[in-house]
Amino acid sequence: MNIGISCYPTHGGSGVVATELGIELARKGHQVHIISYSVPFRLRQFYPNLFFHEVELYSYPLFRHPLFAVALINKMVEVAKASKLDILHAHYAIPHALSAYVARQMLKNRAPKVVTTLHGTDITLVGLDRSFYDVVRFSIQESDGVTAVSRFLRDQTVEQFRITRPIEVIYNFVDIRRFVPGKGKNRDLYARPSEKIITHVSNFRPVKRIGDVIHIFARIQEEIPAVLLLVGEGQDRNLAQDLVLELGLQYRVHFLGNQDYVEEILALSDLFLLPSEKESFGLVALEAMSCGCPVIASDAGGIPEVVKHGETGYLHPVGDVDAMAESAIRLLSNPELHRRFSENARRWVVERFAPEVHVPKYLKFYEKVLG
Ligand code: GMT
Repeated sequence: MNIGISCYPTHGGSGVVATELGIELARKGHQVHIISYSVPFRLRQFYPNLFFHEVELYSYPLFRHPLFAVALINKMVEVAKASKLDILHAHYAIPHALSAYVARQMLKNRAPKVVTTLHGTDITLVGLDRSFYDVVRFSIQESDGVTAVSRFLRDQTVEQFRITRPIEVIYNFVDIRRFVPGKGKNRDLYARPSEKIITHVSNFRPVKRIGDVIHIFARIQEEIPAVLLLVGEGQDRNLAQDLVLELGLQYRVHFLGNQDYVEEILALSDLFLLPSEKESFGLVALEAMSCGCPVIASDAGGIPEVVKHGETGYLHPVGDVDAMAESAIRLLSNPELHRRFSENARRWVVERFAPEVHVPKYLKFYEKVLG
């Protein structure tokens, strides 16, 4: 098959899933064309059958904002013609699904089928804004096939956008050969042998509740020697830094910024925290569990479909910092319990969320859409 994949290239789950899917499809011998405004950060090397097409953003004084959606349509049309795309797969509805719709109209009888994958904030946050709502609804209804990354997200989409067409759930997956227990690097850079390593990775947006991460850690380190590694960048980074100073934790909390090789950090972590307000899936929790790292998270959105409460981690109501800290302390102070959770986590991911489980589902879905 000739497959076009359009996605955001930046640190974030939707771009990661789109890139990993592209790599796996190319490995299976399909011709994959990734269309984005720069090389996705997870595309770290050359792969046979995988091609990258940059959306060039033209600047002109009349355009106050770069016309990304328009440039994207143009690139989609160009790639679809040159590479005879069968499928154009839009990851994250805004604006990829609309651009794909317009590209399909322009290509008429040479058009590929448009598949849209909904990732989360395109539905639960940004898409609900009045400036996008009707366009998001229209592009979902008009796609040839739509998938969502969790049952939660499918149900939210149907309810919030009054969607009448079917949406198939295909869970995210993780490269279980790269995200492996025991492959951590440079532990001694971050912690002493006696200290536990607790990690959080996100884009530091308010939805991630970074303040809760720091408060949970503050309670943990009162009982257990530990350090907190904060990976990522975003608007709440300053807020987090202020809180760390206010709580006197500056020698225990390390801000590592965006990291391309997050598997090396997750594999040396003893615990992962994800106390988000909302999370359609929580890909990074999956990556942590693949490295054998148990997760403490909020019982919100699609997280319960990913983290098994009492087996691979613990889930508590959003904002219940006390309960999350208590569960963390229980796990970290009981080596036998921690070992069991760590093994459960790895097994759960290998059995349910390996590429071998979900990539064939996308291929089957493409075939169904192609009729
Ligand atoms: O977490 C974010 O805000 C980034 C966002 C994205 O589009 O990159 O993540 C969303 O998609 C991921 C991949 O499907 C999911 O694992 C995340 O849960 C989802 N984020 C939210 O729902 C907040």
